[in-house]
Amino acid sequence: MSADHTPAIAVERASAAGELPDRHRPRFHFTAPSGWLNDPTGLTQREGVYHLFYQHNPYGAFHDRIHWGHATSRDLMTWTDEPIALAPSPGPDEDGCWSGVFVDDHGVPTLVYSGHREGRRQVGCVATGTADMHTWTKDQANPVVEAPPGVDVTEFRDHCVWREDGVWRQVIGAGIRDVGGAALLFESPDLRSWRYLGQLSVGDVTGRSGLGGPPGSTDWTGAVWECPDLFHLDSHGTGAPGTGDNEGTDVLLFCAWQDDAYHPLCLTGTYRGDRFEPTGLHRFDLGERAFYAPQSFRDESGRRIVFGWIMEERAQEASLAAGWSGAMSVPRVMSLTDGCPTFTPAIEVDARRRDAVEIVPHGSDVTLQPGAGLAGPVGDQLDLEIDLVIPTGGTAHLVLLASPDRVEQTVLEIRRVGVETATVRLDRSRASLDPGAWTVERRGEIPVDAEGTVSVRALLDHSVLELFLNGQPLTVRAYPTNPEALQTAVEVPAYAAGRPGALAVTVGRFAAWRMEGAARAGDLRG
Ligand code: DQQ
Repeated sequence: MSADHTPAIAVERASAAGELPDRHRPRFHFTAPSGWLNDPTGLTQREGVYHLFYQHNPYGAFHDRIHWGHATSRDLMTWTDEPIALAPSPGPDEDGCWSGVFVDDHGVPTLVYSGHREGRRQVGCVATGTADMHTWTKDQANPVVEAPPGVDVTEFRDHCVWREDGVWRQVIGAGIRDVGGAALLFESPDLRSWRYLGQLSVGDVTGRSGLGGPPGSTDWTGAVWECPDLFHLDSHGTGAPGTGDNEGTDVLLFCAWQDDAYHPLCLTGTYRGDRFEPTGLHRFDLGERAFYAPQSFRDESGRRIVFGWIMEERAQEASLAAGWSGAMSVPRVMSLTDGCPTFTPAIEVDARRRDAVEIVPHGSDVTLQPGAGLAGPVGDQLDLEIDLVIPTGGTAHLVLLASPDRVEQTVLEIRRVGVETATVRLDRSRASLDPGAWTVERRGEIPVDAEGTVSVRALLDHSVLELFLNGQPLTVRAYPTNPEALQTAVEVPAYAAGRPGALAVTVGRFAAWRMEGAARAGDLRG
């Protein structure tokens, strides 16, 4: 790489983490030191050290001239900022170094990413790193892969690269005009010369084929697939696509996108030959776009770990004024339950728990009659574990970030609609008096067992709410204006939504912890 491709490592940062007077900024979720953060990229663990690269504009809290920020951690929670890994420079990435992956090319740390130039389709680029992963050199051969001729490709970006039978393979996200999103498959002996093999998988922009719903639905497969990620998952572990035995499934994760409509989805099925044969389509997070552009990796202990970009859901002016935008999710471990993806916060998250409170200890059930409630801890930096038993037809409310007068509150309604199904509805209509804060409702379905057990894990980190409901995540943002909007509760409405009468709900456990902050090493103000 010539010297003029060397990124400006010593970027002037507007301010250090936590120094901005924005109480909506999360503390135990990673945010950029300042400026803009979006997709996680290049996730890997090497010799015990986790590497989190991320899409980053260090100059302001808006998406522009995207760099690759870089942070490292030994525990997935406490991050150390490293020099910026990639910055736009004259050439194929002169307007942005967009998302990609890390691969170990026979000992050489290598990034495969999308180069962006305004007004053009993105192209595939490669950069190699020093052993300490601090200095990255863009390959003279860039771009190394472009949209295949003969396919009417509207968009072309984002990479998943793996080794198979002695060669490299990758899928790149794309859109095919009037058809839908696609994962295009390529092969290479050296990560530099790529041969197009065809369409690994294609969506349906109309939603009429049965693959996903129509435009506007929560499982619409979109016009473009961003951030494809292909891997195997079974009860023994996880690995590269095509590995593992007949048990388990291959997973093709992607983000369905078109202009202002986007959400992450995943296909389960079989990667065989050069095709992905789907057997199921699943929502990846019931909060839709709030958790976007997820990327996964297999860590050294064999876990499939997923991070996603938690985007802002308030007016952009507020982010610009605050000087930061975007948070990384907590690490989520992905598993299979009855053939469906399920998620739980990585055990490392638990290490941040302090000051345990058992509101309802194990084994001492509390029955809440209609109209009754159980107050939880006060705070907006909390971890809650709540086990509910909801009878068929019953409804429970989880109240979060509520002001003492209840003028502001965010309410999750859990309603058991059938023996094995519950619906969840996140009501933000009163989450904030700030007119710029989003109020759009989020809805989904979660499985329940025959007893009607709903296990809730709720991570509250100021404006970030990551909820896990029987293993189904629901991520959302809330920005109450009242600094006293800190109350939590479990309540049973006097009348179940849409039904005459209401039923009692049993709280089998309600435990809570204050969460220690410090997503960044040295920032120990809790
Ligand atoms: N963000 C990146 C793209 C990707 C999109 C640009 C998803 O590579 O398609 O920052 O958020």
